[in-house]
Amino acid sequence: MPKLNPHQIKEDFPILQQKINGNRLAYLDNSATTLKPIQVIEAISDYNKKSHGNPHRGAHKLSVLATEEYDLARKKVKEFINAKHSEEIIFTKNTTESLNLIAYSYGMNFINEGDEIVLAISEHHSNILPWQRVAKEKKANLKYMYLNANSRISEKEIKEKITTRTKIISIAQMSNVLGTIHPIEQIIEYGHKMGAIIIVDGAQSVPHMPVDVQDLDVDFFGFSAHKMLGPMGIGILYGKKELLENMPPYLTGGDMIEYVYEQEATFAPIPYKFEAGTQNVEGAVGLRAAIEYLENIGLNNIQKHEEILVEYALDKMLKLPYIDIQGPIDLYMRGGIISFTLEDIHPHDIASILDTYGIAIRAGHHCAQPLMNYLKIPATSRISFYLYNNTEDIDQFIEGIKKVRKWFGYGS
Ligand code: 7TS
Repeated sequence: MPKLNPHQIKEDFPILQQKINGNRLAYLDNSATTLKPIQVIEAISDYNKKSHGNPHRGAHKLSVLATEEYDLARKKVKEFINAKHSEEIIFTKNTTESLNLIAYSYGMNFINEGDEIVLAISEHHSNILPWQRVAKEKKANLKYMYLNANSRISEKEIKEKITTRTKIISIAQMSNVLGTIHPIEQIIEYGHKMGAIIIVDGAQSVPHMPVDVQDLDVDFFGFSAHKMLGPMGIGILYGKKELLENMPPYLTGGDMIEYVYEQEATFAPIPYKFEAGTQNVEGAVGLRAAIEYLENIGLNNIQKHEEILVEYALDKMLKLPYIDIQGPIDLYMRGGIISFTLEDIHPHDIASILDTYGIAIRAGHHCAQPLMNYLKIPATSRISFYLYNNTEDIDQFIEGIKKVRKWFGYGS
């Protein structure tokens, strides 16, 4: 049994201490965003009380302190995902910006007519739209790997879709709708053999499982602080040094230059070349505190804890004949995200009614409309777990579902 004790952990999260609509809060919308422990809130507050300045801009004490904080955060992220060099860590706004940066800087410059870009059909829109633009502009072909009946990408599909014309493969490690963990190790290995570069969207994986970018040998990897106990407005792009060094800047302006002439400019080395303008230092401070919090508990323990919650929840949900699970119903290679539909009740109605009982879930297309079309459903309801969730939250949710049915006049 993991040593993680969610009852104790809940006490670190002030937001969980309040009642929502008069009820105990069962927060089950962690794929959208996670809550912040007091340690993160205080780290941000302390920074603002003691060390706030514009990094790299001046020689005064506060600017120096802010620079130090920003550098420490970068070093923390480097260690967290085991990057080889600190300068391979670029701070962005979020996963969306990380993916756009690669598409515009790498895609627009290294993709040619007739090349192939391969995605999974389960991608979030932020990993589809930038590639649609690159494909249109460059006359490249955008292809999708489809899922089998158990929401998985088969080896056959990987080998059929990835060819020697494939120049980019971009795929989420964990689907934000289905909870499927895609076989990225296999995709990276095969993709490299075919000569492609591989981008992994780690928005839903990094917060929940250990990730080692060197071990994976992934070329680019993006994620968001706000899905791992950190603040909104700061994201991460990891890229292999030799790739980043050969890419042109994405945004241009202050702090990313070496020298500016009237008609030309030369650029700063990485990571600064990709960090134009004043950066989100308090976000970086919060991210560092969030990583320290996660490391204290251990990503392995968090992953095991969520596996136990998924097993518990799936067992209860599968016993209710009116629930349809959208996603893998076994425990192999899946994370703490469960999408479902309820016979004859719209997902938005489910979410709104559950909210009146203090249960926070998400409903909709989850920014994955191509997946919804593929599954031939307009929307799902979704629960998603994190380290502070416990079986009590799941019991509250299951009781809530029974109440939703009653609202619509169905028996239990
Ligand atoms: N990629 C995946 C796999 C995601 O789940 C999300 C956000 C993003 C990218 C974009 O992250 P952002 O921080 O740039 O917004 N997913 C969700 C979700 O499932 N519900 O709300 C946001």
